[in-house]
Order: sequence, then structure tokens, then C-alpha cells
Amino acid sequence: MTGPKPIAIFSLRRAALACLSAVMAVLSLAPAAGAAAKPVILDTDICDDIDDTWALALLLQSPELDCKLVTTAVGNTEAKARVVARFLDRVGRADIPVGIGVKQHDGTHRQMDWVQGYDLSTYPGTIHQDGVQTLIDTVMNSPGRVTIIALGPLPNIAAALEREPRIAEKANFVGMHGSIYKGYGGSDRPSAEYNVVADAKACRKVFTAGWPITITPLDTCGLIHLRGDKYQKVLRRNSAITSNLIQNYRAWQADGLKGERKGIDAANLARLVNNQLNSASSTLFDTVAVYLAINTDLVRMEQLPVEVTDDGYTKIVEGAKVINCAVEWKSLDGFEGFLVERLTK
Ligand SMILES: [Ca+2]
Repeated sequence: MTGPKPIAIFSLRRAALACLSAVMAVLSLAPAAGAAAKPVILDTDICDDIDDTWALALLLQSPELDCKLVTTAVGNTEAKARVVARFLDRVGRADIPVGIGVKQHDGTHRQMDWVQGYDLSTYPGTIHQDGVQTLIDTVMNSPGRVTIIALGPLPNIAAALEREPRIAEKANFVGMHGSIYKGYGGSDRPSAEYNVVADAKACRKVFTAGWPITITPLDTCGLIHLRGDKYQKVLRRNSAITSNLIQNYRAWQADGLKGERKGIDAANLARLVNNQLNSASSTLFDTVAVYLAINTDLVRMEQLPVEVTDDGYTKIVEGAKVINCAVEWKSLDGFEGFLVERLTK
């Protein structure tokens, strides 16, 4: 260093650049011509909550990201792969391979109605029966560093690390996981967040691996709901992306209501589903993980030593591996605007 930094000018420039970058994000401008899209793998427990389907839609609408593979996680991963495959096919993205993750049972999920009669063998793209191995191969054979975006509990990623630990040298990890200062519903007490507590052992394996880790804990992802004009814009857009998304929201909502209100008649079910469908989204936790794979301008990041406890908390513990945590929104409204802009473009 040859002299003192012109701090004021530097800060001003940095602030101006950050501002410009946030505006570009909100306007959803494509990356500069020639800028290569970032290779990503999406690992999703789609069909448990509906926010994964919203996150998949956001990913497909984001030119900064080049989706190399989608793997399904948790429960009946084969039945979930049918939803991913049909969705990709219907929005014209059957170029993306689908990998079936570690299968835990043969049961149903909440978006089964949407894939009634859909046969996975009719997917024009590739279906990989061993999604974990395909994930490993995709990372190891990629000329550039891959970003794994994980939207659920982590049995697939833990299994991949077990089989091939070197993936941690060739990939970055971005996840919707944990709870740092805030818990569910913006509570001042951290929660044992579902994606962590559902498989704390797998989460600890992933959070102690050698790769760079970025997470959106409940502090930021737990606050995302689309309501009012923002939600109506998505509802009314009626593109391939939004209509397939809303059809899935409908199937998921109806399945949940049928479970809650045993014996409900068809007319009442339709009325309740329509009420919800016409008013707002559910909490869209997972969409924030996709955003963090693109950039972090709209959130305040902290680098924190985080330990995964046996009972599913993500605690700040001196000496633990330091990870990048999106702990607070700089502009929650900006993110929701970005999300709507992307989904409806
Ligand atoms: Ca999820």
C-alpha cells in the first residue's frame, strides 16, 4: 500500500455502486452481454411446503443462474421428481436433468394431484435414478465452481459429501437454513428451524465441510409473503411459469385443507381454496436462497461462527466454522418487488 485510502470517496463510490446494483436487481436486468451465468444445482424438498415451487420458478426466471441439475430431497423423492419434471417440461426447460435423491419412503406428498397420470418416463430430458451420484459428477466435472442451492433438510448433500468429500473443494453452498437472532414469525427467540431440525446430523456435516457457506435463516427468509398488488400481479400474469406455479399452489392448498377438515365437501373445499388462492402467498422462505445465489445487495450479511446443535438450533459458538448469514433485510420491499418482477417477466 502506498498511502492512505481516500476513505470518503471510496465509501461514496461503494454506496453508489451498491445502490445501482440494487436498482438493477429490482429492474431484473440480465447480466451484461458475455457475462457467464453461474452453474447451479438445486436440491429441493419440493412438495412438502409450496415455497420450493416458487423458488424453482424464480431460478428459471434468473438469467444469472445456469441450472445444471435439480435433485429431490426428503420422503418420496421419486414422486417429487415427477412434479419437478412436469413443471420443467411445461415451462419449456426439459433441458435440465432431474436427479432422484435419497428415498426415505413410498408415501404421498401435497402436490400429488398435480401429477396424476404423469409418467416420469415421458420427461423429454434426463432422469437420474441416483441423484446423489449425479450431483457429485456434476460438481466434479464442472469446469467452473458450482453453487449448490439447498432448500430443505440435507440428506442428499450429506450423502454426497460422504461419498465424495472433494465436492466441498469445487462447490459453494447456499441454503435456506437456521435461525440466528429471530425465530418463526419474526419472534425474538431463535427457533429450531425445520430444515435443520429435520436432519440435524446431515446439516452439521454440510455446515462443517470446507466449502464457503451462505444461508438465509428465518431472520430474513421467514418474512417473505406476497400480498395485495404484488401477489395479484403474479396471480393475473397467466404465463407458463405463473400458471403452473399457481396450479401447484392450488393443489398444495387443497391437499392441506382436505387433511385438516376431514370429510369436507367439494363445494366448501373449492370455496376455501379460492379464498386463499385469491388473497396471498404462503411464506416464501426458499425464494431468498435463490436470490442469495445471485447477489446479496438487499440484505445485511454477517460472518458468524455457527454450530448446529443436536436439537436443531444454529448457535453462534466461538471457534465454529464461519458462515455468511443474511441476518436482516436492507430492503424487504425491494426483494418482494424483485421476486414479482422476475416471476412475471
Ligand atoms: Ca423447502
